[in-house]
Amino acid sequence: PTATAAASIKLNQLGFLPASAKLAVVPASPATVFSVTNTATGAVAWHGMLGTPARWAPSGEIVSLADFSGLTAPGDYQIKVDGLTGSTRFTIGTDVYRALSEAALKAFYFNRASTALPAQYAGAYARAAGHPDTQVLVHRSAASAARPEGTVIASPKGWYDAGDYNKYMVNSGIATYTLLAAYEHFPAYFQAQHVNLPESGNGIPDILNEALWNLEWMLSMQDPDDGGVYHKLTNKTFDPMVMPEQATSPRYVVQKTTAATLDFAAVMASASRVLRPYQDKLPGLPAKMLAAAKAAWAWAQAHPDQVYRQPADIVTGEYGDAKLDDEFMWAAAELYISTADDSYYRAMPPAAGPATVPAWDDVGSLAWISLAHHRDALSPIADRALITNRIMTLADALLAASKHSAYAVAMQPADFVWGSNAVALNQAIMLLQAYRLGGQRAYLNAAQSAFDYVLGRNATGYAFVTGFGSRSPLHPHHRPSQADHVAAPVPGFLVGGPQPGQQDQRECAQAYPSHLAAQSYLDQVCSYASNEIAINWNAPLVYVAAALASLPPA
Ligand code: G3I
Ligand code: 9MR
Repeated sequence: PTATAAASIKLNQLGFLPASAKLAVVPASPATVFSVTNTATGAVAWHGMLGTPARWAPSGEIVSLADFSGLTAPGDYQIKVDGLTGSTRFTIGTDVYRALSEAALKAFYFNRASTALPAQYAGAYARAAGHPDTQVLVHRSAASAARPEGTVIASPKGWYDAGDYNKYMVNSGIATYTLLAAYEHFPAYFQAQHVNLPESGNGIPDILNEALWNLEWMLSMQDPDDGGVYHKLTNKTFDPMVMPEQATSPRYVVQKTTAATLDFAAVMASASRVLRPYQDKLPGLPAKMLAAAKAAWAWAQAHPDQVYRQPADIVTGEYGDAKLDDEFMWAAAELYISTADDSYYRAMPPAAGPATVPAWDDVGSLAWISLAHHRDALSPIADRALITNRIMTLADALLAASKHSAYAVAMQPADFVWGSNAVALNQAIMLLQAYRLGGQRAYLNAAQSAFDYVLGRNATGYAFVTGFGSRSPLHPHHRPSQADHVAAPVPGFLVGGPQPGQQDQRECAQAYPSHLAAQSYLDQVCSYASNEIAINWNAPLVYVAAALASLPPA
């Protein structure tokens, strides 16, 4: 597959909006020009010079860029370069990302715990209910006077984190926030989006209906006696590759941690604000969420360094994070925005340093994103120039990296970590914030490039979302996709993507095609290190697809 990918013209396999930037990556060849053919008429619709060949560090490839941004007429097209196979066919049109956007949100529904998915909503992916989570045991690590070890609590609903069936608070934090932010920033887009959920038509936009499924679970993870929040709800070991209803091992809530509690506080403060316009349909809920956020914040003040330590009898995902100033920053910022209480602003760590690309263990920029969105309404204490500066400084660095990149993306070798595809999309989110702050068109173009990257303009030639593009993952590390009787994987999931760690090589009979960072990807179910799906990877896909469809090009 690598040989084919390396020799092929690569581009966003879904195509482009009429006014967007349009780039393809062309492998090194003697050719100096390219053309774009209308596949309906056979006519050449565009032709241009290839860019100067350059080496892309993450893959070592020598490639040229083909820029056909000036081609805006809707239609179906193919790129041609003498001596190379023509590109995959693609579309220019106003609707090219609509189905992807819907599927990326619907994927969260497919990962719901504690409910059956009837065919009416899930089609071929209908399944029985699994993990009621109405009888969850308090693990020794989480025992308290009020809830000693073995106490039974109910903690139903929520999303399975990923390809496994556990529910992890830290990762739920960034994933749920990203969906809430998508709605908060682009409400009109989501008010018009219907993805056929059981709740659809209840007067609440589907993205919020879906977020509520997880928010209700998160609320149940707070210890009502002290405000602390459990780090995870999990089996002791990972389930085999079975359907949810066949996975019946005992479930535990494990250790209250500062990271989980602060992420919970941030999300609940944000949700209380975003859901307030719908409070007549959700009686008392926004107020309950804000109170829960404040109680969590108070617990974290009293327990500022409860880092997760995996108990000896638990081997599931850790989401351990010892650096907590970013979690304090994010929770303080969301509480400040939602309460207008200056004491939360003052509590933001003063050294709240430079903005960074968000990740489950690096949430400081989620604060900058929310502060920037609300900057006109903040109380006088807020330093608006600082907020703008933090975002623009990061976006400028990402933009410079994109401009110097043979693939025209910001991704550097060090960005190829577990879940690298979400790094690209979170880079896009930060570029989009700069554009939303009034930045130049170049920020929007660079965000489009990151989106193009995950949809095919990358060194593997895969469009990394199940069910989309001409070549997409068929064997994600996702238990329902593997254990159901449908050949195609559950659609709408972004896989983790290439990274050179290959931590799963002992489980994989087949070797990875390459050790190069950007090509170290294996479309096999064994490959949890490159081909798993996860809620925190899908959420930025939802955000970026909506943003590109909503933001007018300057
Ligand atoms: O923190 C170190 C950093 O100091 C170092 O410079 C860097 C160099 O590689 O590594 C950093 O640690 C990495 C850590 O993520 C934090 O980014 C580890 O190498 C890396 O292996 C680890 O990967 C995580 C993986 O779980 C294994 O723990 C992924 O981020 C995380 O997305 C993934 O999450 C899993 C859950 O545990 C279980 N459910 C599925 C989910 C997705 O695969
Ligand atoms: O399925 C698990 C996946 O969700 C995790 O991301 C991954 C890393 O923690 O672990 C997977 O489980 C594997 C385990 O770590 C080792 N034995 C094989 C399991 C895959 O079926």
